[in-house]
Amino acid sequence: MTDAPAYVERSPLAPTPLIPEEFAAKYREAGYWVDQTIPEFLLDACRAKPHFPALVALSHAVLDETGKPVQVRYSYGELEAAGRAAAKRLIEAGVQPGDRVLLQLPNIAEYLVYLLGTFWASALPVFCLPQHRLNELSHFATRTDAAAHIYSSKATGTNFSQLHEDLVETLSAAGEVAPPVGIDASVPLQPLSEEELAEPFMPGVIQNTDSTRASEQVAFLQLSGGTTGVSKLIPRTHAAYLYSVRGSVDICRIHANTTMLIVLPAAHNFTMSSPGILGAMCASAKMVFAGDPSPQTAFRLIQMEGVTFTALVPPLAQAWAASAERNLVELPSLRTLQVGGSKLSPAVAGTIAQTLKVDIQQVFGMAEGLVNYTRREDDPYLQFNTQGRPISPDDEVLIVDDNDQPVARGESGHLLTRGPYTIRGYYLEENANRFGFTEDGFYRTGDIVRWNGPNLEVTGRAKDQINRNGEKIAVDEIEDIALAHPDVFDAVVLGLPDETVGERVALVLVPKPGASFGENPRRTMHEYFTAAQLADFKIPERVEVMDELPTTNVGKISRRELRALLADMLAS
Ligand code: AMP
Ligand code: DBH
Repeated sequence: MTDAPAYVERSPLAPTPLIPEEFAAKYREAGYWVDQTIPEFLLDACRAKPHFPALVALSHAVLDETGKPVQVRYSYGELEAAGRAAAKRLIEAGVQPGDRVLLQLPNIAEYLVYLLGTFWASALPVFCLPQHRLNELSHFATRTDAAAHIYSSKATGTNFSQLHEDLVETLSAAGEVAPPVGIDASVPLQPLSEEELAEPFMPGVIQNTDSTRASEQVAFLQLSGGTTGVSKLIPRTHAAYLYSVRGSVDICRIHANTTMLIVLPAAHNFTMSSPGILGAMCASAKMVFAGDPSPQTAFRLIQMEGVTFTALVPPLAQAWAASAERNLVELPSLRTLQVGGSKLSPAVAGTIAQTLKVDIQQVFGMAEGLVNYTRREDDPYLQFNTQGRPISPDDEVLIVDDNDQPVARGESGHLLTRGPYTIRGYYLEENANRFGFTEDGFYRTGDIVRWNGPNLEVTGRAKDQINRNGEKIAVDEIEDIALAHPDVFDAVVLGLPDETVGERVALVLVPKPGASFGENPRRTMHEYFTAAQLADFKIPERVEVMDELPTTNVGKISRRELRALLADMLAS
């Protein structure tokens, strides 16, 4: 017997569609892509201003006498030391260069420490959400052949140690990939010794693409809300991603005096890069992680830490404004409130700006790439009525009709995009990639937009997706699970407009002959979906049972039309 970990040889990252060389050459030439990797960027960020405050957050590895998380503070120098200790722990647990690591932590100090640790162990983070359950995790672990699963046994929402064990059991039973090793981030890290810290430290990079440049390798896998099946994995490369971060820092004017409150889930692309965590680090700014998104928690942190900048989804921004008005709260330090992830209405934008006395910056982005911002120099009409314009002069935007023909300027159409930080395909999704991208490499966003002056305005959505509090839900995924219920003959999932969360998931069921869903179909289906081990936010909040689905007098209607029709019926 030995204590040494069982080193499991993991498969290399599979080949994935990348930006072709003719474009890559142009992006290097323009100075967008520089030869720096994310691990190098993070190390530089920690070393640029080692004595500057980096992070204020709750820690799950430091508890008070009653077992509650304690607030901790890191300078950039301390962050480097903690991140290197995390890297060491991952390596000792068997994580090898190029391995994929499921990172599933809430907004706690350990999130950032293990993010650095994963990159510095030369591994690729897979950005899971704390809400993900066995259903999603087993999919991600299988798809990526993940070597480790980082979680916190102190996190609320579910028993994460149990979830990890269930994951191991499920993968063992399936036998396709070896289960990931579990890393409980609430177990305190062994600090590095003086000698270890004094050693020169330079994270390596793994060649996983044809490019000879370290910076043009795939750095991590981000998740897409997806429109079909379970979330797709988005392969982002170092240079392209860092370009979007630097561009965001410039546009959003982040600097060393910025104090950024991180409220939305840290793993979101918005929170990571627009300008988010990486943007704050790029500028040696101070980050404050909110333990929860409530106005009470956030207002206290804003006042105590002098927060100047934060980012919210529209429903949260509205809730903050309402609370500030009710309780006569003033937030004098807060200057910029970014709002993005779903559509903000102009009237609401105006109210929020006025109540919170902040500049509103709208952000329309996607984990696949393209990010649009309204600019400080835009007039108030543009700031309230549009979702901004792209980061890069070389972001290509096409607005087309159903036949991919450009519409007249100012008309609404499908948004297609291509550019220096937009992917050319999802990871291991050959089929989806054929439909999700044009032949010449434009990403089909599924968003309906129009030019409004120099900016884009989101006017609709063509994809079968529900946007609940900025969390994207593929209707297909939920319908497939509903249809697997033994008493369900047919099922349609749709989004219902909602004041507090934007949209709620609704399910319309047709039972099999003789079957019934009793007095409370919503509860029956809630139990069913919970047993299916699905993230909570995807579980239908409204369930209607119908004898048959509506048809038109012509007979057949498309699923999309059916969803629209049912949404109208349920709304009225
Ligand atoms: P994902 O592909 O999962 O990263 O989600 C990105 C999608 O979120 C976009 O394609 C839009 O549908 C939606 N989205 C993000 N920001 C906004 C915004 N400011 N206004 C409207 N929709 C948005
Ligand atoms: O919704 C998103 O995915 C999103 C929103 C704003 C995003 O990925 C981003 C900014 O980078």
